[in-house]
Amino acid sequence: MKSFLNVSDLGDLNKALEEALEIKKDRYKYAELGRHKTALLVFFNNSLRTRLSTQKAAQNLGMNVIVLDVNAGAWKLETERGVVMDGDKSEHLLEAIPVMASYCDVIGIRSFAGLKDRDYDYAETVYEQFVKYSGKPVFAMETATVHPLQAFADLITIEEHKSCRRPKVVLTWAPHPKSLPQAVPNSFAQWMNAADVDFVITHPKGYELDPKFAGEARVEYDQMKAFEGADFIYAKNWSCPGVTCPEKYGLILEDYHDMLDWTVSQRQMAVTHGGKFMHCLPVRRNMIVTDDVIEGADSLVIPEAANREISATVVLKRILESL
Ligand code: AN0
Ligand code: CP
Repeated sequence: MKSFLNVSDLGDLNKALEEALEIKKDRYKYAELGRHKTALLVFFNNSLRTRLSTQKAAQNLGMNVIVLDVNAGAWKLETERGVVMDGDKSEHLLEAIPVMASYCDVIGIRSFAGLKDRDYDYAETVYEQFVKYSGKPVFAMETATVHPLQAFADLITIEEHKSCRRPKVVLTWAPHPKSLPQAVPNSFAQWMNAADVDFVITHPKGYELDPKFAGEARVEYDQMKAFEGADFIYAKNWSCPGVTCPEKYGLILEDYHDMLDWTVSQRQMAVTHGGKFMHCLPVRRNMIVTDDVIEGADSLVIPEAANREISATVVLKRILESL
């Protein structure tokens, strides 16, 4: 595997899930695979889970790990070509990428959407430059439009906790005071469409996800209706994807104070089928979800985060096997 952005990069999803469960039983099974191989993890944005779980995954495989926080000690990087560099950015990505690549065998990238220019974000401009100019396998640790390590961990979590063969899984938009990317819901939708689940998306009008990710998934604008009989509730905020209103790309469409009835609470959970609550974290309590729901017995947020180590171990293993 030379690049990891989409669910299709893993090939047979059932096989990948089997591999995940095998690694979960013995996470050091492939501890020799990464001997004398180095993973470089490049962060253009903050992270807690991705930073820790991906390092741990690389260590499970016997790899060396280097973490670079671009905004904490490195030269500020210009990412666009053709710019006269007379501002605060001292180095261009086009030199920095081959230099970074010379010290490692695999590169992970965290680079969020700028949420200003839809075409720039949806072309995965920063990630694709790493693919093109590093000559090394590259994997997404949340890029402009996708977060596949998260979606893979989410799918593993659903597999572990489902109580029927084909569970109903609902992705629900929830309010947030700041504009957030669409990467998490995009990947979650893409992965749920590929998995054997009954998948429904619910959000206020205007937040329609890009069809490239939403596919044929059912959209139900009435959140209570969507929640009826659900086995899993996956909450997340995202800003306007600009599908039905391109001029509003990256914006919050209504004041969040007016949207607080979308906050996941016992009121909605009561109509589910003993629904389990999921969120990728970090989460703003009493904005996305109430204290009692996230703290309740049906909350999966901690096992879900723990499975990030497993998804990352499978992905790095696949990459190492292709070196
Ligand atoms: C990020 C997002 O919504 O994409 C990262 C989530 C894993 N969240 C925030 O910036 C709060
Ligand atoms: N879920 C997730 O990716 O969390 P971090 O942003 O803390 O890495």
